[in-house]
Amino acid sequence: MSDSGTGRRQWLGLTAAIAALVSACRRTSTPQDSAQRALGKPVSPYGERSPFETEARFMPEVRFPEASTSLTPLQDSCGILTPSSLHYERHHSGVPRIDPASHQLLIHGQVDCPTIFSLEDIKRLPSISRIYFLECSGNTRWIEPAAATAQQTHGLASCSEWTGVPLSLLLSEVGVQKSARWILAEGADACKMQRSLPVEKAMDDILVAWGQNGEALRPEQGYPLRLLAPGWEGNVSVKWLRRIEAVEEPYMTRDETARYTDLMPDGSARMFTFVMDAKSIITYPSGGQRIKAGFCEVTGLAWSGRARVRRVEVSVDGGNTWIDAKLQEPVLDRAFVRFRLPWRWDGGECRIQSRATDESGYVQPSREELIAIRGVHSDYHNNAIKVWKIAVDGQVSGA
Ligand SMILES: Nc1nc2c(c(=O)[nH]1)N[C@H]1C(S)=C(S)[C@@H](COP(=O)(O)O)O[C@H]1N2
Ligand SMILES: [Mo]
Repeated sequence: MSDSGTGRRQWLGLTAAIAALVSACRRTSTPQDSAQRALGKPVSPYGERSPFETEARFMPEVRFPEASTSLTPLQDSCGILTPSSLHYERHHSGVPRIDPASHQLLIHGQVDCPTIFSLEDIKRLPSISRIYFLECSGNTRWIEPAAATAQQTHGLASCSEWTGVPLSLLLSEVGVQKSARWILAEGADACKMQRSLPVEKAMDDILVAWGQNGEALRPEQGYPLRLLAPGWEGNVSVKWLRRIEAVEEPYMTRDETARYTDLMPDGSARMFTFVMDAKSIITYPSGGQRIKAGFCEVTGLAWSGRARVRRVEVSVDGGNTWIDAKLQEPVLDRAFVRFRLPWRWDGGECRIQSRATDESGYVQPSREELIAIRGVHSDYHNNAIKVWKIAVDGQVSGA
C-alpha cells in the first residue's frame, strides 16, 4: 500500500474526523461550577494517583503467590515508560525485606582482589541512567486464550529508567583474571537465584542498578540492588544482588538447565538463550477493548534485545498489506518504542497485527514461522506476531 501524504489522508478520512471533534467542542459549555472550586486536598509527602484511575497488575491465580508473576497493563500505558508501581513482577520465592544499611555485595572468585561492597560504597561510584525494557523469557505463552488482553499475553514486559554503576567498573576494581570467562550472579532471596553470564556482556553494558524511574528500586524490582542486563531475558537480571563470582565456565544452575532452556522439535534443548528477539504488540485496539467505527489511532509498543527498533509495520487486513507506523521519539536502543498509525475502521470484521524490524535486520516472525523452527514444546521466547480480531460490534479479541 502506498504511504503518500494525500493517499493516506483520504484513506483515513482524517479531515472529517477532526471536523466532528471541533463541532463537539462547540456544543460543550464551561464545566466548572462552585462546588468544584471548594478547597482541595492539601500537599502530601508521597504522591498517589487519582482515585478514578484503576489500572492494575494482573495476577494469575496460582497456588504459591510467592513464586508467581504479575503482569503490566500494557493496554492502558501511554508513552514508553512503565510506572514502577505497575512494573511486572516475577519472583521465584517472594520479595525479601532487605535493610540497605546492612546489604552487601561480594565479588570474588577469579579476581585479584576479592571485595565486599556496601550499598554506600556502590552509590559513591560514578553512575549512569538508561531507559531499558525488561522482559521475562516466559512472556507470551505459546497457547494463548483467544479472549486474552494485551496484559495477559504480553504483560511480562515493562520499561523503566534504571540508574546504577556499570558492572564493568566493579569488575575492573576487583581485577577479573584472564581465566574467568563467566560470572555467576546470585540473589539474596530464599531461592538464591543464580545465573551465569559471559564476561563479555558483563564488561559491556550490564548495570548494577539501585535506581528506577527517579527513585530507589522498588522492593519487587530488587531493592536495594539488582543486575540489569539490557536486551537479555529477564531471568539474568538477578534481583536483590548479593554475590558475583568470576568463574571459568557457566555454573549450570537450575535456572539454566532445568529452566530457561527451549526444548526443540528434535528433542535437543537450546540453552543460554539470552537475547530477546524483536517483538511488538498493538495495545489499542487490543483484546477486551471495544472500538467505535470511524477514526481510530492504532498504537502499540515494540522492542528488541538485539538493536534499536527500525521499523514497525501494521496490517489491518489479515496480513495482506502492511503500512509503516510512525515511531514516536525517542527511539532508544533496547527500550520500548511507541508506534502510532491513524486509521479508519469501516465497521467490518477484520484482523489487525504489527511486525517489528530492528537495526540488525531481524524481522519479527509470524506464529507459523516461529513454530516451524521451534515446535510447540518450548515455553520461552515466543516473539511471534500477535493478531487481534475485531468483530462487527467493535469487540476486540485474540485471534
Ligand atoms: N533474586 C532473584 N532475581 C530474579 C528473580 C528471582 O526470582 N529472584 N526473577 C527473575 C526473573 S525470571 C525475571 S523475569 C526478572 C523479573 O524482574 P522484575 O520482577 O523486576 O520484573 O527478575 C529476575 N531476577
Ligand atoms: Mo522471567
